[in-house]
Amino acid sequence: MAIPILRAAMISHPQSQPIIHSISAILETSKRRNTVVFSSSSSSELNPVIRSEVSFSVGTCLIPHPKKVDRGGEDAFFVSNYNGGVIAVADGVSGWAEEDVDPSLFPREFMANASDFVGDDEVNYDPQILIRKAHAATSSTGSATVIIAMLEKNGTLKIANVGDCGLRVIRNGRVIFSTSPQEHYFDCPFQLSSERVGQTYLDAAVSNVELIEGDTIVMGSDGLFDNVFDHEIIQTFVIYKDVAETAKALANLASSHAKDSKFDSPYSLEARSRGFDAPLWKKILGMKLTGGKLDDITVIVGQVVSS
Ligand SMILES: [Mn+2]
Repeated sequence: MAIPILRAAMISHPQSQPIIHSISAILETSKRRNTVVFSSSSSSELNPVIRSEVSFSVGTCLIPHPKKVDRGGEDAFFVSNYNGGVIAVADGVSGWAEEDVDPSLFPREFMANASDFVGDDEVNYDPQILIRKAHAATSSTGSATVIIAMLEKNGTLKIANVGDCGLRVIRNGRVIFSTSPQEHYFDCPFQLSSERVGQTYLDAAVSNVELIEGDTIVMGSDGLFDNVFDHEIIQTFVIYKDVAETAKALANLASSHAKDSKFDSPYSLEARSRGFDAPLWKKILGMKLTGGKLDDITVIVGQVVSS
């Protein structure tokens, strides 16, 4: 369960650094504007590389948390074919349920607003500005982690990420780009919120990646990346060629790992590295904290095709 920031004091957690560190981390993040450029071949004046226009072919799959199936879960996403393609995921922070707030309302309204502003002149194809405008337009109570990626027809993928949704770029069977989760402390991600204590578009980690035809990207909520390792994502891509089938297979894999108490998931590895572990009596018996993490699982697979 992800923890909402309801009061500024909650940022200061027994497990975390003093509050001043959280604030400096936020400032550092807001200043960070990564530009990561990958290209498969270098061009020269004698042999100019003529790049065809590209766009995304997209497949999606959402599997709600087993206990939230009736309401569809608390993840939301949208896909747009505007320009080269726009994909986005928002993950509602589940801890709002304890405040009698439906955690699905904020991410759903946020995604609907973001979808409306995709072609907005002021947004001008900048996912960070899209986050700002969608956040300002969202009136529901709650909070969410959000990732938005916009592909330009020249192959530039612009990514803005607040929290622990994620994106991987895969080229020739290798992950060549990966987002990093942002968090205040374990299980309390950076989040866009209805409350003033949450993050803003300025806290987004912004990256530009140059994509080429044949590249594949995977975007997902933490329900995917907490339960599926990168090497498993790559293996799945080898088996399935169709984007819809790949998205479904990855979501099913995440779902089966999430329910498997024996699986040593990315989430349990991370938890143990943070000092969370099985009770002492279990450790004496040689047991450790393992298992997947039950959560809503959203997967968007995009393949770069010439258009
Ligand atoms: Mn989640």
